[in-house]
Amino acid sequence: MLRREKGFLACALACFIQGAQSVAARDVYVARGGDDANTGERERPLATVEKAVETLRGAGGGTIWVGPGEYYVKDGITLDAACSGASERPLVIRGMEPGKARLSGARTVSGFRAVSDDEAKPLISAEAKRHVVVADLKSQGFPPLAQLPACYRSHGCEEVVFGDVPMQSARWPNEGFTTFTEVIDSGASPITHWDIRTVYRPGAFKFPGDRPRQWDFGRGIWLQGFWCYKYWDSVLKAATYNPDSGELRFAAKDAFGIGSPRAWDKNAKYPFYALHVFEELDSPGEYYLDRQNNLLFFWPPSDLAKTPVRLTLCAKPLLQARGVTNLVVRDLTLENGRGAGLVMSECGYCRAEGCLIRNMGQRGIELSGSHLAVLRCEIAQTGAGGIGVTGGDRKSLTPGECSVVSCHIHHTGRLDWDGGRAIFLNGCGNRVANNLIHDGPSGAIRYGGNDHLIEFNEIYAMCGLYEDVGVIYTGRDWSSQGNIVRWNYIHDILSKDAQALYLDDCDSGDTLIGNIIFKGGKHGVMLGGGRDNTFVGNVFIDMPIGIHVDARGPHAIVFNREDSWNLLAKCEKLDYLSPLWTKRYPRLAKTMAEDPLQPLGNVLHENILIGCKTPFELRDGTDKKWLDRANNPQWELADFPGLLGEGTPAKLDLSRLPALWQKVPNFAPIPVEKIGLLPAP
Ligand SMILES: [Ca+2]
Ligand SMILES: [Ca+2]
Repeated sequence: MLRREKGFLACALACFIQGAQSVAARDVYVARGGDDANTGERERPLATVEKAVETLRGAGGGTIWVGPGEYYVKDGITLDAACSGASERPLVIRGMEPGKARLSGARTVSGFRAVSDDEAKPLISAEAKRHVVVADLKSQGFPPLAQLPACYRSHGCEEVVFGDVPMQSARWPNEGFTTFTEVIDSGASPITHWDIRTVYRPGAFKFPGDRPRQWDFGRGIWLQGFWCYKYWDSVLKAATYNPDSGELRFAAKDAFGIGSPRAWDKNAKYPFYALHVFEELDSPGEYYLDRQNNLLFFWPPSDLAKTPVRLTLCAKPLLQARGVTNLVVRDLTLENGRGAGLVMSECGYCRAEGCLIRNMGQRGIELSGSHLAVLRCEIAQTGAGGIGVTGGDRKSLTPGECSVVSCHIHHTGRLDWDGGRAIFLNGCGNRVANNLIHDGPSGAIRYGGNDHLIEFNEIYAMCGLYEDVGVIYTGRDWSSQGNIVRWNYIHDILSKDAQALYLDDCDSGDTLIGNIIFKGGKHGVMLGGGRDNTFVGNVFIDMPIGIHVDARGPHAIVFNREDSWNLLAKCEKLDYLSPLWTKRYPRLAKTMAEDPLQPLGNVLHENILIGCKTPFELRDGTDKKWLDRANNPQWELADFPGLLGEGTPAKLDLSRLPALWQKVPNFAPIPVEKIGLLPAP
């Protein structure tokens, strides 16, 4: 562990030195009011970052200084290997003043007028008829609007942003969900394995009430919701609606079919809302993009004369580097695009620092390669997730040494709930630390792969829509070994069916130490049938269930056929019996010889359980003898007056935690003062 920390420190120091030296390299300036025919010197700045990148292409580094103001990025800025800097002289693209230089994928819409009587006729709300305005996009030179797919999670099409805030495509109901209970046609077979069934055709359900009688299905109506399980959302287009029977049939298949096939889900309510429904444009902030006639209908939430209305246009990443080394993107705002904000694919020794990325249609940042870092960035209001990292090589266990450090990631997953997690981490040997993560529809961090370090993150108000979801989640892999999740603080999770630390579907070989969980959903730990996991010195406060262990393996794991549940095949792909893997993960090598289906080798020591209604829950015949379980004190909240501060809702006073662990022999103190965002430099 120490060796790896030193490695990260050395990398951080090297990056810092590179940053300091960059000022001496060639500088090119970009300014609003500049001209791409200029030389790019400070007094004669260029107009676009694209031109500046071209100017420094092949120069082996330099700094592009971007002056304050908004720069419309029509097709995304693309950097290839020839744009690489050198290790002592990176290519730096940097805002002159943090937060002031904005690369935007949107253009401003103008020319709004009141809707005509004919145009307003379908609107259900009389008030809306007075407030809704319309702009003709075609006459303003906008390209034709993209067509929404029949099934999507993040559509990648145009959206409307008012000032700096994404607006809402017209929906019904405006808040929360409506529900259906009556499935007419699941479109699918019975369960074939675990939760999977074969989906033959788009399904149908009975729409409750008669609201859709007022909607024009010819324009296209979409519905967003949970159609089968509360851990899988999708947006489906309606094909037909029968106003007499109430039958609504979809135009596309959901991955799981309509309605749950599980016996215990009978009479389940399926929450959904209708989306992109012109007739339901009935509240300030709602809009409707007429994608046939290229019109924008909008109910502005405040004075149109004072706040710009923007339409997101750029479908490519706003800034994209492929095969680039030694690139620094710093102090820039990337905003208002249809796709991702910043993408670095197959890159090395690059970093994004001090950037704000917001209002994107898909992920904020996507990284693959090695020695890549996202440092002190803010990611907000993304359609899908915050940051995706794939670094290193699993088979050779080569660490990627990528890192996401001290980032503030919030309000992700506006469009794609499952894909709206703050961080997706894959590959081998990467680090996610000191991030502040809050307000999202599903989990915060989803990881897979090997030897990652996830530490010092503070996470709250996540899992707003999902059930059976992990705040920090990994799943269905014996081979994802050597990951360490420690010293994270998870609190005030929104879903009543979330698991704070979720090792799903027999995931194995990880170490979870010194995490603090306060009101972290339903289970503090969901150890779902996995092996050789270590939970030591965690603190669980005010939870329905502290630690859950089950033995789902015999019902789920398969061998000898292709299936995501063939856990042995996943190991074999990585050559898990090679000398390298056998030495690194000796317990994994023995799996097949030691009752492979059962949750063996798990360690539960010195976990403090306070105010947990059920401290331990063992299911599926989990034998107590399989667990190495000792010294896990169980107390009541009343035993520690003052642990929760004054006020409602109660807040946990972290400074009182040492009083707890001092009572537990062998408890390793948690460095609570290091949790959360790093101090400003
Ligand atoms: Ca509405
Ligand atoms: Ca694992």
